[in-house]
Amino acid sequence: MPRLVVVSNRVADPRKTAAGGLAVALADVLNNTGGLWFGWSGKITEGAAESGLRTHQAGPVKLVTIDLGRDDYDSFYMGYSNGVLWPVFHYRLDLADFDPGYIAGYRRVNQLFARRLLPLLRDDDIIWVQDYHLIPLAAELRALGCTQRIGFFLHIPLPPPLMLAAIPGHDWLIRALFAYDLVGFQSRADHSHFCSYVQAEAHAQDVGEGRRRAFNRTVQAGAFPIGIDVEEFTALANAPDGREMHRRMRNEYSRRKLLVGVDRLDYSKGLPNRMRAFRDMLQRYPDTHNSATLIQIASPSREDVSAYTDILHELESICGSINGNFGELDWMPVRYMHRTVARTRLPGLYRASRVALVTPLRDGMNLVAKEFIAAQDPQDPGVLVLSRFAGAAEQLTEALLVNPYDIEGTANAIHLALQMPVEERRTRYQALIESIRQYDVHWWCDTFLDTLANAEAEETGTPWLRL
Ligand code: ADQ
Repeated sequence: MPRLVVVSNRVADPRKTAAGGLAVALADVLNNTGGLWFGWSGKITEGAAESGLRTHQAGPVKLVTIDLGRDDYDSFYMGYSNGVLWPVFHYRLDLADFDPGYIAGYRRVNQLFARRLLPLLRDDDIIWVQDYHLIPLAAELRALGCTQRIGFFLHIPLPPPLMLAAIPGHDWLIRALFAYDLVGFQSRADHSHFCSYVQAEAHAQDVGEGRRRAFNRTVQAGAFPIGIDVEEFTALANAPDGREMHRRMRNEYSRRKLLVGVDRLDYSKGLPNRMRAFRDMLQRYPDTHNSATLIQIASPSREDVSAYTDILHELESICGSINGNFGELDWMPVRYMHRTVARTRLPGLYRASRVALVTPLRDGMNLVAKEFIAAQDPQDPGVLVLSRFAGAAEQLTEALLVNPYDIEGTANAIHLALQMPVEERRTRYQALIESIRQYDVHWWCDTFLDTLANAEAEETGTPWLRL
């Protein structure tokens, strides 16, 4: 079995529970192949000197990291990755900062990754690059002579061609994808945006079986929706922390129905709209007063970007006004917490909740939606209110699908979810849990890696033209 080399912006120790389902799934494969995981250490060095590699053995998996210089962090990470690609790929052109200096830093760090990774590679390695920070990595590796199989998975959405075309250098970015053997997207919608872009902008030829030819190279592309590790999550629900959390929440809220939202505090997650919909429901459905409480947990994220501090203030202000206008001495409609909850306690919180609000304005997939379902009691399951703009909506059609821009419609759906009879909750839950089990994170990993291993190899001798 060839060794798997995973490359991502950040590296997680797969043996720690805090690492999450993706790390656990990758660890499974990496453990079997005695693999290598390469990425940024999260440390910033002030000097310009290139730092050494840090190597850490985590069981059979070797974790190798490098530090970034301050300039690289500013232009690669904060600038191009999170100031251009993140907002535009989430359809937020208005929030993008197209500073022309950023792209050089993005390119420099991808070159640095390629240069430091290349000497660690073996001839029969399979390389799997993760996410938007590293789009040009395969092209940089190929320019240094790397001929191994390389796959890429985009965890965030790909916008429609005209929106993508707003990025200066968009053609460079998409051309870089052709240095991979396989490119995976979260949803059919993202995949179709890729196909229409390469056809319109690069006159790519459809050569069958999901393969497109352009720039003298052929790339296979498809949708590989990511899932969760259902077994791992169920085990967490039954572990002491999960049980204790469930018991405490049920005791605390025994007289009320709980609604829950768990997100990174990010403008793509639609938190202010969610709060407006909840407020609208309280306004129009007085039966919910005193009987429903929304717990919203928003973990701090990229706090040095101004769009994130804006959303923090907006959210605090809406939550304050809801509690001020509707709260009673013994009832606060919203409990908002700006923090991360330990992963071991999340299943207990989900299980104690009647309704989950997962209402992003745009999201690649959204794993919280799947975790909520996995944590439910099959006899008395909660209801998932899910944005149609989350990648997960393509699969989870038995959720109550909403348009988060439609405040009134979302409020009605939340009310419906709170009132839903147990028979209907069970029927919907059965369909959802089956889909989540079938397309779990192991399915995602195995299907992507099998497809990559079987992707038709590029004709040898075709040199990669430098970007
Ligand atoms: P995110 O936007 O970070 O990542 P999301 O799917 O929303 O991903 O959640 C990822 C994990 O973080 C989940 O396991 C969740 O439980 C945890 N989490 C989120 N908020 C938390 C909080 N406040 N406290 C504790 N844990 C929290 C990107 C894409 C997504 C895609 C994932 C995976 O944006 O669309 O689903 O990658 O591909």
